[in-house]
Amino acid sequence: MQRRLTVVGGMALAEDVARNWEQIQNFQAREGDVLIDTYPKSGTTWIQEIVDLIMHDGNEQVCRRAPIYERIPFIELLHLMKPGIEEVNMMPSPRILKSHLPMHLVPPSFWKHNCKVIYVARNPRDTATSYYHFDQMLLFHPEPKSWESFLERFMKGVVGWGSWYDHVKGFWEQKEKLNILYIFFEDLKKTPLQEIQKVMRFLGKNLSDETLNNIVRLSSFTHMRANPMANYSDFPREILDQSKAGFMRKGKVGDWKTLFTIRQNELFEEHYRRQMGDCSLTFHVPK
Ligand code: PPS
Repeated sequence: MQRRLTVVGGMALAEDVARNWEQIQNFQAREGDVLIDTYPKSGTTWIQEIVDLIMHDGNEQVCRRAPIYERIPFIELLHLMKPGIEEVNMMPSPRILKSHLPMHLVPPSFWKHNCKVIYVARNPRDTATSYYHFDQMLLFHPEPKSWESFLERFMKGVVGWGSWYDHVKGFWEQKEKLNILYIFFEDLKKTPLQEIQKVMRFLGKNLSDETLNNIVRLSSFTHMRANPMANYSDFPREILDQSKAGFMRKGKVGDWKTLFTIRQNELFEEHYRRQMGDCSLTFHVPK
């Protein structure tokens, strides 16, 4: 792996991912496909597990048929790991797919077929914190070095998949016009049943309260962390080095307080206001 970023379509992207750019952009979505799109470290794996459980009526055994990244393939990584493009092309409909691409770079076939898109946003402080820890393990991203320098790069959008600000705003601004369900990590944490119900309705499913409560339990941090089919423990080691820490880290709201200094927090706040001032999007994060 290269541990270097390049720029594609105005967005920073790992060189190892960008070299397959043409195939990524030409990805052929089908009618009925569902796309889970997020900025990295925003609760992607969590919503993937929830969607798979909903689609399979809360059946725990069926949802343990394969690791989460095989059940729900990541369209930017199809050239780097299994399942590859051939396997994904052969998957029966409706396929559930994962991407971190920003609104303007989502492969056009998803919009052509009016595919449903589930977008999860997480408050930027916790996203940056989680990303800092993750980039120490992700072998196609530059090493974060110090927290201070990583935070600076995060604020400038010089991290994999580009600017958090542009990402969350891009989907927010299109959510009424397109088939997008926009939800928040913090809401999933606070009222999981309510958020899972929203996802269920969006997917056109109707599950009993008992099944929904079971999905809340099966998709909880504790349960997912202990589930080898949801916790990334078997993810290819040449891409993700989990020898020092695991993928399922803390799963909390507010962990940013362990890294941000008071000064960094003030600078971040000021920068955030400038970047997000033109947008009605707000995050409900307990102080
Ligand atoms: S990735 O690599 O971009 O797909 O990562 P992603 O899955 O988006 O984000 C990983 C963070 O989500 C946390 N996580 C959870 N939190 C609460 N509940 C559940 N069930 C859950 N599953 C994953 C995971 O721990 C990462 O957050 P941090 O803050 O690093 O712990």
